[in-house]
Amino acid sequence: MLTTPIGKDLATSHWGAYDVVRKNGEAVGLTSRADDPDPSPIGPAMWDAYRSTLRIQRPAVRRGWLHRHGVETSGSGRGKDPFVEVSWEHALNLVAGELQRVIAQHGNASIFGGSYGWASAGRFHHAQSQVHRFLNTLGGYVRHMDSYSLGAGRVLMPHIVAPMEQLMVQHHSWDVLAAHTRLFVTFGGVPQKNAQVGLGSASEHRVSKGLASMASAGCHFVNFSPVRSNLDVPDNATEWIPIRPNTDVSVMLALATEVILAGRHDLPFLARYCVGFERWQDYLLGKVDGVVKNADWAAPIADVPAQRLRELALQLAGNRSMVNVAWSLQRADHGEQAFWSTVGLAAVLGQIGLPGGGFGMAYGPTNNIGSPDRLLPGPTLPQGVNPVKAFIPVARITDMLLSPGKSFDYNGERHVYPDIRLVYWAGGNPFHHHQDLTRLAQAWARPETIVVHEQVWNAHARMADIVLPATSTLERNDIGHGTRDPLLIAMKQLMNPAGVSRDDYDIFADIAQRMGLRDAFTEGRSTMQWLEFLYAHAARGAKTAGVEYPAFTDFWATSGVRLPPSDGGVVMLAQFRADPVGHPLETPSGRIELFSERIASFGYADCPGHPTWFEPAEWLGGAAARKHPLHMLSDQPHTKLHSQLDHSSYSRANKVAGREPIHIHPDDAARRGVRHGDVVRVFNDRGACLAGAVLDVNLRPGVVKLSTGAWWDPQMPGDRDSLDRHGNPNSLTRDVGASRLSQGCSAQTCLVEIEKFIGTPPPVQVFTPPLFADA
Ligand SMILES: Nc1nc2c(c(=O)[nH]1)N[C@H]1C(S)=C(S)[C@@H](COP(=O)(O)OP(=O)(O)OC[C@H]3O[C@@H](n4cnc5c(=O)[nH]c(N)nc54)[C@H](O)[C@@H]3O)O[C@H]1N2
Ligand SMILES: Nc1nc2c(c(=O)[nH]1)N[C@H]1C(S)=C(S)[C@@H](COP(=O)(O)OP(=O)(O)OC[C@H]3O[C@@H](n4cnc5c(=O)[nH]c(N)nc54)[C@H](O)[C@@H]3O)O[C@H]1N2
Ligand SMILES: [Mo]
Repeated sequence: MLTTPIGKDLATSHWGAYDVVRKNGEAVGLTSRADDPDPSPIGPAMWDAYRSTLRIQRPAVRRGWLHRHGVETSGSGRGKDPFVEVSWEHALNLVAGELQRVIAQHGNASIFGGSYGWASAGRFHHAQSQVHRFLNTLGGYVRHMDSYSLGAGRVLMPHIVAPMEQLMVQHHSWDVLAAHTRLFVTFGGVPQKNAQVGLGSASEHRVSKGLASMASAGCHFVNFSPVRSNLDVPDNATEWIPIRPNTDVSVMLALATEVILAGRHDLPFLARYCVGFERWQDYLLGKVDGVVKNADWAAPIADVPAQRLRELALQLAGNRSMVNVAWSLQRADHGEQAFWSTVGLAAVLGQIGLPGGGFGMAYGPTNNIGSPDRLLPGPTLPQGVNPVKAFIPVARITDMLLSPGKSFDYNGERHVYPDIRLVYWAGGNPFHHHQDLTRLAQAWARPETIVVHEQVWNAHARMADIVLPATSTLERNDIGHGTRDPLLIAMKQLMNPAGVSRDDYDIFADIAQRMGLRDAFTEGRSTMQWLEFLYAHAARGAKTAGVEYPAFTDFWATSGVRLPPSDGGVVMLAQFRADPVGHPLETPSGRIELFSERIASFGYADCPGHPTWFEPAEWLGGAAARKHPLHMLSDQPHTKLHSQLDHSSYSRANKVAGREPIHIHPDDAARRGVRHGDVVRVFNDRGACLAGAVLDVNLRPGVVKLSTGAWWDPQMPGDRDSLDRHGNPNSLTRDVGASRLSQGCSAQTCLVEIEKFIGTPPPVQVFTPPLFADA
């Protein structure tokens, strides 16, 4: 099968592919493509954001670090001292010298190079791959496991069904859902704001169209969610059940129990495709603890009507049904249980592997899930081999920095936190993504040196010692592709680099040179030679799948290629359903595990052998709600990707009183004397931030929503009494692992209180570049 060349001039990004607008031949902006059915308005905002005065113009070194006396005190001024701008020559010598010193004195296991983050689209300049390759060339680094996205889910799922990577690429495609699914029950909606995004590219936004086609085919949607607006289908096709946050597991268990009590569970399916049903059933039916997990049990926990749960259980059993769960549900205390209970409920219904039936994990979080397009290999940069064995579960970074030598549990093993002296980061923003940022800032004072490649003066750059300015995706050549995306894009440089910023690759190559390792890092290739090399590799992979890519020169002479269309018809776990013996799962039993002997053998009280309800550490049904009576959801922002482009005009137009908007139910607002547009102080015992109040009837009362991504703007980083002036929810979230199994991020388990801010609120400072000083 052949590809078709793309004639038009394109740029691609995590938000989608866009037409380049030209004036007299010069690129002047980006605009939506006619063949994207639902383009995201975020992408065109790259243009002004990448030219903003907040771009880092020159390499900069924190003055306190430059004049440090001994390594012990080197970190104390982070986030407070002014920066000294230096030449590239000077900066690169400092970094190379410091890496050499730390490796010689403490070894490679004292360098943390996990460098978690989304960075930019483009397969070669993928910053995390670059930094990993670079540090591997130097003898390795301490890495991270898993992701913030799927901390609990990614660890759990291989034990009970299959790795998330395998499941995500085989979700039923939207055409299959429209043709077969008649009841779509979702926990946490199918947020179209999230489906704007696709890692690497999203050239055809298909979620709105997909949902609409399901609705017009007669599918009924039930949305268990504290937020109504995360499922956008016509009102007559959808039913909103405003569940109490973090209680979804109780409802899933109750639905399974009611199906069993009604005798509607699929025993042949459970016998042929699952193990452990009887053990789980004993728990559901109260044989273990005397509590039957039925609708009457769940109703007061989740604050939903018991009668509706009983009816819904029968409807689930009587229709081709899909049970969908948002990723946010596993970003919570005991988050594993939300995914396991979803699988458990779907298994009891017996429709896993049938077109349009089973479970979704999940529709909505990114655009490509449910894509009917071909699964072809994209180009990827080889990262080399890491000889250092030490690692952390990604969200345990603060614990690691605060407690070197301390042991931690993870996935059935016990490990020890390494002693980190140097942190190297490129392409992520821990001062956006991590929980309890005050605690992170305290831990951040510990390492001797922190090196960061950044584009902008966000909190992450401000908290570093050596800041190296990186180019943006529009300022360099690359190849763009997203999983199951129809386009493979030649990403050509469209603007000059800001200031003297350089590509991460060139920065690493020059540091490697100072350490005598340039050729080991570059393999003698220029950027264009790498693109050709990676392209050739991807073309070989495509060929084995029957797709012929053009020669690289032809590819590069156009804007890339459209891959041959596919017929859709993707059905999740169809092979396993057709032949469970010939195509067993990779679980210990080869089947779906409703009781996992392996997980049970780990002996974790917080993650036993079957799906289980636990009271979350903080929730509206618990004692902590007396002091902090509002559950704060920190969901993904609709005007940006995480903290990226928060400084763009598009994101800033959405701020309220210059702060990140916090959504609050009018009743909760009235009780506190808060009006629409007020600046409010959001607080709990971990911290406080300001935000702009938005009154919203589409919330369950008692729930507030402060999306992630506002650039953190603390008055005094690391000080518990200090205020984040801008509204980053991670000033308030808990920094505790979901369980000993996964140690995943549990940000969605968080109670707060809100009050109207009296007086003149301190202005946001983070959109003004930091202080610079002479050496
Ligand atoms: N409370 C709460 N916290 C959360 C979540 C939540 O739901 N609630 N969600 C979590 C999730 S799912 C995730 S994935 C994380 C996301 O967290 P991150 O992925 O860390 O967030 P980004 O803002 O995308 O960070 C990318 C950074 O890389 C920089 N960058 C972009 N391109 C390049 C490049 O080419 N080179 C270099 N050197 N830098 C570049 C950008 O300027 C930006 O600062 O947040 C997590 N945090
Ligand atoms: N525009 C945009 N899109 C994004 C991102 C972004 O930053 N911006 N980030 C991307 C990334 S990295 C990821 S991992 C995905 C994340 O995808 P998700 O984790 O699924 O996204 P969220 O928006 O955090 O949450 C989805 C919905 O779940 C609801 N919710 C939260 N807690 C509960 C609960 O206890 N019960 C129920 N029933 N509902 C709950 C939230 O209010 C929200 O409406 O999104 C991706 N898409
Ligand atoms: Mo994520």
